[in-house]
Amino acid sequence: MLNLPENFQSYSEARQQGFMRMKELKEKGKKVVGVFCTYTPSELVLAAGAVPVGLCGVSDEPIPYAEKSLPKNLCPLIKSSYGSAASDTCPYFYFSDMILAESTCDGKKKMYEMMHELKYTHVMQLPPGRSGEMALASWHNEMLRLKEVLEEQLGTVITDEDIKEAIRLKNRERKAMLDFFEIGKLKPSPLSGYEISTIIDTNSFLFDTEEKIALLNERTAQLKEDYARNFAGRPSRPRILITGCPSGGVREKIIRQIEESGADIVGFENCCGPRAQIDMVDDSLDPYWALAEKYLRVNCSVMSPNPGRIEALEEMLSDYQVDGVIEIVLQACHTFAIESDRVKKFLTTEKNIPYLYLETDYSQTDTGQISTRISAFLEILQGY
Ligand code: BJ8
Repeated sequence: MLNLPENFQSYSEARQQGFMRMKELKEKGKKVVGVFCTYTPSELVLAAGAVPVGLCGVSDEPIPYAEKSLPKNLCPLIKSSYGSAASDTCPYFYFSDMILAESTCDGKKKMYEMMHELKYTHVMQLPPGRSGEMALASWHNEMLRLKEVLEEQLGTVITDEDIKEAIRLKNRERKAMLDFFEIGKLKPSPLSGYEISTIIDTNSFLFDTEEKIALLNERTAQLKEDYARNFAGRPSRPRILITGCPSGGVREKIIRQIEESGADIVGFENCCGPRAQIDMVDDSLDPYWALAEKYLRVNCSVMSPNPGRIEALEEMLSDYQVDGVIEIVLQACHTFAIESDRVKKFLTTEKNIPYLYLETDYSQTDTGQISTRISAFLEILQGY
């Protein structure tokens, strides 16, 4: 049984409630910007007086609709995102005044061209790597361009002080998220990976950042108490770190399955974990440079090269006392699939940590096969 709080809301419940809140905000005249990615500088959206909302992309239901225009052999996250928007089944897309996206992987950036035909989609041109001054300079330029686009599209004016205020607010939210993730470092962990993944994804359906911070702090305090009362000193189950692609779309099929098979997911080295929160934005610098520096440091496999991901993995292995790593790669995600070779060598050769690679999509067709592979992996861990 997963250790979940009494008032735990599933992803679909939180999505439904968020929809009602969003409807109210729109009725009050609030502007909404739909977003997709960890590279999104949401501080600029907040500074524009708008609400950033994470758009739907974790369900397999809209995929057949998307496949009418997109290739079948494409990442399910991309098909789900486009299918939800095009079939009008993502209420957040419907309510968005504009979409803000980034040129990350090839599939996403080409899909955004099609999305733009449905609704105004601004794509920030992300540099393909971080090295050299040009990368930072061009990303800084994209921040300035975004300011102009937001002002024009939303009919507003963004001042440096607005951005600094948003930076301070987001830094407080990051700190609350990091404190929540830190609970996974306790041994045994009182916090399930299923809860971590759900809370991080459903957070984007809370549009008041102060409310988000308060809820996260409250849950972190409860978990600390729960640990002291019920967990401290008890034996630990095998401790798993998840890495790879975003895992929200395989939460039931893989995340739940791992924990129901007898292991604890203690952390995520993917966009459901501390990757985006780990460093704060420096509010003493020029805000556009500060945002450019921060968001260029996101360790996604679309960056070439991407050594920061191995460094983050190394740090998490020891901080979270990890026994095994499971890499989840979504079908046709070439950047994570190729990078997995490096990840595997680093873990198994340099660190002597058992590693399992799972390539999957959002369908249920491989559920049995995945469950068999997870069970076999956990058996190996138990004998390690
Ligand atoms: S920062 S991980 S959220 S791009 S869509 S790259 S899975 S083929 S989602 Fe991502 Fe931003 Fe990176 Fe995070 Fe692969 Fe699919 Fe592309 Fe994907």
